[in-house]
Amino acid sequence: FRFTHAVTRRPAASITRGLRAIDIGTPDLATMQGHHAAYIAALRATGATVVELPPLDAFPDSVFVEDTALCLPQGAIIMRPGAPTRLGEAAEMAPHLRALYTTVAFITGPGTIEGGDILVTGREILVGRSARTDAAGIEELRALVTPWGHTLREVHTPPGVLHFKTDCSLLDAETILSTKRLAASGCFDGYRVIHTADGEEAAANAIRFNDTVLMAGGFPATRDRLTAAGYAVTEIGNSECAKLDGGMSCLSLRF
Ligand code: CIR
Repeated sequence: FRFTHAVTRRPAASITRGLRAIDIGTPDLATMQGHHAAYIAALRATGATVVELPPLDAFPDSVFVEDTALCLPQGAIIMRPGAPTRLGEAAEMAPHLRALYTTVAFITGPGTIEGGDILVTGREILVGRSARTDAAGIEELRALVTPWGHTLREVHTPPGVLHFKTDCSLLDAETILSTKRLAASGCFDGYRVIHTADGEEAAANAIRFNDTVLMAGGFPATRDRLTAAGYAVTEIGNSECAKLDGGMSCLSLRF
């Protein structure tokens, strides 16, 4: 959770056509742009260098850059998104990571894997199998990261949940913020777990970036739990990304 860089992409006007599991309304571009600017300002306040890539109108979901790559100390790995409309976003990200990394590897398929299903903790890489991330994609990632000294453990994203990290985040090397439904699967046994408050499951997608936890606004009970546990919390508006099943982690690549 100690990072020097974040890569982001500004939302495009086509965001109104972004993927969503349930239609609870069309995101408002101006409001999302305001939230996105606040997110970038919060990352910069942690001391990070923040790369802001321009909007990509051809890819409505391209603001959610996390799904396109996995950034590790040893190198970056370009993902292979399972959503057909998002496949091309990964190739768009590759040159930008080549400019920042000496080693850039690729998931070439036929499997699929999205960054939202990957949680890197202090001791291992957890990958949730989901509607977007399949066994072949996970095995291809395992073959790339094992020689780099990482241990990969396959877990399960709960049914009906978009990504593994929709329901959890890393708070520090040993501590996970998780919904009760995900933690009940036992995937975090051996870690310290802080549960989101009942009815605030959407607060689980947060990020620890240096000394700050960025979380979506509107979840006061969970925020108070994090504050009581000693974390410095910054709340960011997420109403528009939430309409597209997106949250704090989706909006950046961190390394
Ligand atoms: C999608 O369905 O792919 C986007 N609307 C949301 C992606 C959210 N990304 C993430 O959780 N890492």
